[in-house]
Amino acid sequence: MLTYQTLPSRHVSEFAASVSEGLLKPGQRELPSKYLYDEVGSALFEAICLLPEYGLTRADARLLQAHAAKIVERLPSRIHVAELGSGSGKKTRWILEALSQRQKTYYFPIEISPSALAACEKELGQIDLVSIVGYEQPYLEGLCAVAQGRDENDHLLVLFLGSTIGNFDRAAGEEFLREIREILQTGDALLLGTDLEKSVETQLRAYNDAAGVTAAFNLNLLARINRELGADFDLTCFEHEARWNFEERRIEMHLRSMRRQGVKIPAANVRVMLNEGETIWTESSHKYKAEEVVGMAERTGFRCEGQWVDEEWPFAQNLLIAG
Ligand code: AVJ
Repeated sequence: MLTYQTLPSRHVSEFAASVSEGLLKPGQRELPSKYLYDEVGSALFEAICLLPEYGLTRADARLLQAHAAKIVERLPSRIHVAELGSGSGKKTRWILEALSQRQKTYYFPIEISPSALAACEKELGQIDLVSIVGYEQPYLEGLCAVAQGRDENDHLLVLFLGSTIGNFDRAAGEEFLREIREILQTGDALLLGTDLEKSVETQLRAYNDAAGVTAAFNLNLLARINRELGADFDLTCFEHEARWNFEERRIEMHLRSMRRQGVKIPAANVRVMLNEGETIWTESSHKYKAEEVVGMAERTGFRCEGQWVDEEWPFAQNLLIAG
């Protein structure tokens, strides 16, 4: 058996193991969506957020800007903010500024990408009365560390924005909310952003933009496997596809093999043969109904204290309070 003893780090071997498992899966092959976000992928995602077809990020930001004061009013005093996946931190400014009007506030961005953490510290580092302490950890590990480090009388507001929850299957999404609830104390809050169902055409266009940025974002996953695992994916032989899955009420991104082709991935010790037309499923973005989120909250140990919906692009900010 071949062994690779020169792997640069634990991250590479984890990545290689996931790639191997996903591509060798019987039936539908898949790759985990979290690997879309290397340096290139994160930059492409930032560009997606500016596309006219992708209204999600603007709706998220508009709601935070318009309602930050009202959201903050409903929170207990002495509250600090932890954010799961800080991204660039731009949208968080409104919440932090509203909170800093009434108290000195700690902000704990939790983010596995060091460059995103740095960007967020740069973006939000100058707000008066706000101190930033970044955690370069997976979401729940980071949240545990933040929760354990707090003073007895302090509450936490957890931000999970941008409908990132949509990447989970519905059942896994609820399990994730339950896990967050376990880490929190009664009275702590979770501000959850959820993209709502809208016309299929609008949703498909948001994930298949005219300029091809989303296609590049999706294809970059194969380019990343080439770069980091020495694979030989020929990107010209794959095409981006966005589908609406009616049963699951989600957009799926796939990469379609345009011909029968073999691929070698040396660092994962894998060879695969893809048929013409076969796809690799790379991401799901579940869409919600506003009432559905209220039920999700109730089943996972929260109550929905408030819901704000954008008028232009159906998207909801949901303020959940740990019961
Ligand atoms: C960052 C996961 C919310 O699902 O809409 C954007 C990622 N993928 N275009 C989403 C994404 C394709 C995005 N999330």
